[in-house]
Amino acid sequence: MTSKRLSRATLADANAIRPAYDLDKVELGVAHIGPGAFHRAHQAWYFDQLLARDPRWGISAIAPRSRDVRDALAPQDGLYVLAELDAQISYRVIGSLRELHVASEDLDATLVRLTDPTTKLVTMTVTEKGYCLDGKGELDLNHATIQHDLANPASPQSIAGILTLALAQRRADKSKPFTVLSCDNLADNGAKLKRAVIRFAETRDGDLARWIGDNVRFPATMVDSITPATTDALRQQVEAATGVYDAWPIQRESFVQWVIEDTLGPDAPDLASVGVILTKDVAAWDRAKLRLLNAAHSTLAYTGWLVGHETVADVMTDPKLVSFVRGMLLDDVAPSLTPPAGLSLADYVEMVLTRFRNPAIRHELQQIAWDGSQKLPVRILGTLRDARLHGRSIDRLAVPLGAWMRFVMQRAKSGEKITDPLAEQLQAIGQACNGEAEHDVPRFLAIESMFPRDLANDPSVRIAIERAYTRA
Ligand code: CS2
Repeated sequence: MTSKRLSRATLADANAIRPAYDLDKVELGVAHIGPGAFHRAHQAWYFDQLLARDPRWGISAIAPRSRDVRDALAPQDGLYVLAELDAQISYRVIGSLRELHVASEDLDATLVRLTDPTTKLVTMTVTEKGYCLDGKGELDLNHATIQHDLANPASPQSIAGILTLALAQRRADKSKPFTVLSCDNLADNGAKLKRAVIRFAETRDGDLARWIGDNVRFPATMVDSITPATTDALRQQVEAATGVYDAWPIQRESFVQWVIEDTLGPDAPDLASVGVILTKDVAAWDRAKLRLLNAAHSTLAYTGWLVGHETVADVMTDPKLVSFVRGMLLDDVAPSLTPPAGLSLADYVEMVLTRFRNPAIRHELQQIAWDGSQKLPVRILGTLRDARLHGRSIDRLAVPLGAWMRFVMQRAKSGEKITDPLAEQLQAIGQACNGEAEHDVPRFLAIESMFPRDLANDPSVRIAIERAYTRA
């Protein structure tokens, strides 16, 4: 590092767009659980815009376990650079993160924040696996983290456990509950989280569970912005452009979208004023995004990786793969969707493919390929079930599944790490594979937490995946 490090003391030296508000006047109205790259690229950017109009909506960032974000950003007074990389490149210092906690290290401070009546909104990005749900989308009471929390409800580690503890305290204090916003790529994320929290609360106290059911809002959301992981190359690029060193800058494309169910309640921030879409119909948006954009991402990640591509932009130079994915989206996925009012699905597909071509960012296929056991059910299996129900072809929809199985098999055989909450099970299955579809595919389909039984036991589904696996 040759430049001065970004902090409040050096902020004026940063050659970047700087917060358009007085950092000293910011109040903490939001607690965010999981301040990873996506949060800092997305919700923190929206609140940064909002703070220029209303100082009540600063963010207290709570990492469930990892110290990395706190350790990188505390010396920088919570400031970091967001690089928007597209045809035009811009650098912006985000000032909305005003407090940083690590829940596993300091649960008391975390709870003080969550139970403070000024905390009106609790948002979260903890990825699909952070919800500890079973294959049916309900809280998995046998999950190791949930088991821990059931035995130790006063020192929880799970989202359901932490929210239940904080809400119990707010109820005891007779203060209004906060609103909870799940910002992860799950269909019906708000309703799923609400059921999970109520289920957890029921194990402690039926009255508390009913009070949560009656009083706490969990609006559904759809979040979108392509955010590749931070690399050293980005650190250098940001330092060269801004003249200050940032230990953890964030990069994303310039496209950003946040759709929230219009049930935020009277004490909510005016997010519409900064471009958030508030609607009664989030489901139409989240289905379209998960089944088109995220499904295309996963499909390209596995098929592209198998033929040796490294990034999404690389795969987009492969006409065969692009034409495959376009056909799958338009002919096999779009018929399962009801488009949100005013949106043409064909235009949406083209826009997604254009975004994937963005040459200014290197979005590694591996980053998308991780956690396949959590992502594929949300991205592909719902469409597959609809297609079976309506007698449409599932041949192309089986391709990402067959390619994922082959990806797992190859990683397991070569001894490379598999990053997935089911890594151990996948490693074992992958090693037992012999490359023959009829031998290997049923072993994957036997994973009950991933494949609902009706699909796994459907011979047409198995045969379509076997065919895809053979060709992958
Ligand atoms: C990607 C998403 O890593 C992945 O699995 O598909 O992170 C994707 O980039 C975002 O959902 C875009 O909003």
